[in-house]
Amino acid sequence: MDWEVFLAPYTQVVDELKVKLKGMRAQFEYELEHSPIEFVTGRVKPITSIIEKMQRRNIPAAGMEEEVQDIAGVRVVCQFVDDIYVVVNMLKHRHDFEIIEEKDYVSRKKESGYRSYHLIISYPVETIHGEKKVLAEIQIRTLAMNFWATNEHSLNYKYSGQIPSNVKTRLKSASEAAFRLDEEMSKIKNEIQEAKKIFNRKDQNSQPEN
Ligand code: 0O2
Ligand code: 0O2
Repeated sequence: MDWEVFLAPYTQVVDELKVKLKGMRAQFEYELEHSPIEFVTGRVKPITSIIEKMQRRNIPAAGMEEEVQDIAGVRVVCQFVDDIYVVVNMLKHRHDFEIIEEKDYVSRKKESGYRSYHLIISYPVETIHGEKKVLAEIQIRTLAMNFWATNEHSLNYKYSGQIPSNVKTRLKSASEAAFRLDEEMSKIKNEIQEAKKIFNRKDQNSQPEN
């Protein structure tokens, strides 16, 4: 199998989605001063991770495109929990891809304590052989949820997926603490947004003129 050829459309999708989502952020900033999008990242799943996932889930080679739905993955990180729903709603109204599946782990966290909103989309990408529909995963989460998930992901690596139960318990309580932080920040949202606007204006004024 020629992985480079197989993954090329996925790389294209990740790049296109990043441009589009970053474009939304810029537009929000020009028009409204507050963007529900803090930052956007994306990656093509490493080949070793694709193979490992297929072995773990008994996915045959022919089922890879349909069943490994996160080969192309983009992540939208927001400041506030409400922003997640603003972004999801906007993505639902777009006409450039189709939403295939939706998982709300924000209101219903996973057993591990993981919170995030996932959309699986079918994205039409132009290739030199014509249009190809490619699946991609969009994860939408707050900064606090992202902080928790990044740490839990590292621990999963450290313990090869077998996190000891005392560490798991700590992670669950850290997840609750992160969610309480999100709730507290939401309560003082207006104050934070005002402060951010003042800060941005100050920043613009201090830009050297060309
Ligand atoms: P950290 O600590 O999260 O920064 P793996 O499970 O690691 O064998 P896989 O499935 O590709 O391989 O991992 P994962 O979690 O899907 O993503 C690999 C790395 O890409 C992780 O970083 C992710 O955090 C990062 N990443 C960046 N953007 C995205 C995105 O949009 N979607 C997904 N799923 N991952 C993203 P680190 O440094 O390995 O871990
Ligand atoms: P993996 O296991 O290699 O996909 P399903 O139960 O099959 O419907 P699936 O495919 O496991 O759902 O997708 P899910 O649960 O929505 O998770 C997809 C991705 O979300 C994972 O990709 C992670 O990036 C992230 N994720 C899900 N649960 C957790 C969690 O408990 N902790 C962290 N840190 N991330 C999570 P992976 O890593 O490739 O997983």
